[in-house]
Amino acid sequence: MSEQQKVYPVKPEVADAAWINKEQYLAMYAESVNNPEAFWAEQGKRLDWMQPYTRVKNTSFDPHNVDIRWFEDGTLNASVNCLDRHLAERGDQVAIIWEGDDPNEDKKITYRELYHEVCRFANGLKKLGVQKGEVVTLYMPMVPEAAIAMLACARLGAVHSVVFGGFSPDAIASRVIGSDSRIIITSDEGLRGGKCVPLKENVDEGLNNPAVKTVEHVVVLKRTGGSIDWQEGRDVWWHELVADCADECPAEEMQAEDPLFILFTSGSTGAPKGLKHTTGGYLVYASMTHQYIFDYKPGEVYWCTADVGWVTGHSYIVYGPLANGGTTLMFEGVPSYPTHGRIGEVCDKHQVNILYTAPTAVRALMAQGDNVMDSSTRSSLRLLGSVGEPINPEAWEWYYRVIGNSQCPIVDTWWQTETGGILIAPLPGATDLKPGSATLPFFGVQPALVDAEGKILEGATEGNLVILDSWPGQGRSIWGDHERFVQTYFSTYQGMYFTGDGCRRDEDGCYWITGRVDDVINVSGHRMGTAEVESALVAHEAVAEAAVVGYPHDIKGQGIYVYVTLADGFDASDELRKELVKWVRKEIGPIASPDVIQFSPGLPKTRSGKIMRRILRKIAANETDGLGDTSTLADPSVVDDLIENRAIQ
Ligand code: 6R9
Repeated sequence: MSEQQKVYPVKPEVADAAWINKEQYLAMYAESVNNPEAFWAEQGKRLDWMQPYTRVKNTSFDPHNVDIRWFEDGTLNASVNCLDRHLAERGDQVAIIWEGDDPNEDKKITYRELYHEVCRFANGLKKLGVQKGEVVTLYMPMVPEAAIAMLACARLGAVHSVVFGGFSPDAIASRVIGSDSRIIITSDEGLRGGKCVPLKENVDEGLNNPAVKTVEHVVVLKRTGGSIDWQEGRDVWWHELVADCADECPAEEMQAEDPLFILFTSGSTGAPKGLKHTTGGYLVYASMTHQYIFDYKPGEVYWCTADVGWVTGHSYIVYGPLANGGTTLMFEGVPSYPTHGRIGEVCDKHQVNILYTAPTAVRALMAQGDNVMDSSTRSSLRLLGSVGEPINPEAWEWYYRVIGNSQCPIVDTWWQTETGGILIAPLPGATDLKPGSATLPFFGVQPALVDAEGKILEGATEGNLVILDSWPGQGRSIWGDHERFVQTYFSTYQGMYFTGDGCRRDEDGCYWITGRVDDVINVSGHRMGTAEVESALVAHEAVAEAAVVGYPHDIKGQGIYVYVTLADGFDASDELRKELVKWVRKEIGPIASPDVIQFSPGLPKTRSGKIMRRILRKIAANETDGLGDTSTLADPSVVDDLIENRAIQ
């Protein structure tokens, strides 16, 4: 039997204990798409509303009028739903378990403590004049204060914009400019894998950019105590800001459609876009998916290894688990430090029941051999999750067998920054598992596969993945540019949300994501626009032209393959190669480091001057036999040179 046909049926004991079994899934799914109003009216009750909603769904994917509203006349506050409402029943229960980079450092914070810390910091932000509706930028390490700052913003109705701590000063600057932030919250340094990350220094450098005009204050958390520059009047220590603040703070009453956060993400063209997520629908969806897909039960310890700088950290470290009154583990470090056994050791130490990580982490461990997990038993684990990129069946099997001791179902969860929460995934008590497939849609989600013309394809087939109707967690717009939102997601196929992913559906109706069909690449689960990397490269004086493609990489899923044509007067050399790698790291961040740079006298172009990426992708993947039609190229001989001088032989 080939790997792709292997099925792991739901075990009866798992189905019995789960929130949702097969019959319930089928019945609820049917209700959710046949009668979304009634279905979501009921599901919305999982939150505490200040003013209950009477209108549930008011959404249009019509490209002339894309308008998405859920629970629109209801009011609520996200931080109240994540904190206040749990105090009576579970004030003394641990909300956040924090595991430091150093295995000897950890901390547990109860719901009551978290509530007071959030209130205190919200009062601190108030002293800086933070108001409902303004955007506050966070550039934080993985410490509880990252969640505290997010929830404090939510409490005041301020919109947080978290910038991943691995991004460069330039990336901070462009995101601050894109959101007109007045306040930045950061830390002196971060700590990852035993190394200090100069967060405050990066912020300082980003703010030196003269185009950044709005920033009034930088709030600095003392994490390492390392030495940093200080700008009197602008910079404020977190601990000094909150020293005299009360630990109670009234929560703003927000409309369901008021923004909760923006999060910048890469697309196929232009600068990263700030996806706007709103309050009510997002929180209903994050909470519901967290409960059902991870089959989360009260008292369980749940660990998502993502960074809060990504959407996974927003929905499945902070908002979903806390809205559900869960115990969420936050890990400051990396899976390989101090040793490759760390993930398992953390599971044992904190008795983790549910582990949610990325295929790239699984593959990196797999490369170390089965013994890599010998330092732990992981006997507390009950369920595993995967996110960020397709998980190849080999990695799935290894995850199942070695990390999960062949005991834990794996939920392969497909979703995007734009979707706010998981759209396609198995439910552990309801869905038979197929290694490599995200399987079936969640409640309310109507996936379809279309051909290039947008014709909906039926049955077992392959095509471009679209979603036919709205779900509550959906991103509502691009911050400050609704037209771009419409263009990017709703114009390729009229009346449908286009995901940018290719996908296969098998005879059981299970979905197999095949990867991006646009110029977005996915490196270790991090999403990147090839255009972003190209524009960083051409900003270097030696580069006349650059083309970037992904190529298959054993651990990262995709690696970054760069073709560079040099400007006059510059010669190809290993020195220059290193210099360009360093340059891209500085311009975007380490996650964008090119793996391979090939210098070439020219790039394959059509007569109209368009770079033929299809050909570049094939050469990078060493699939040079099937280059297809090259006759439309302006200069077909370019291709021979590229193949001859391929950088990986
Ligand atoms: C949550 C997140 C989104 C892109 C998405 C797809 C890829 C995510 C996946 C997956 C296959 C999965 N992706 N999960 N592909 N199977 N389970 O990762 O958001 O950073 O916006 O990336 O990631 O290509 O379009 P984001």
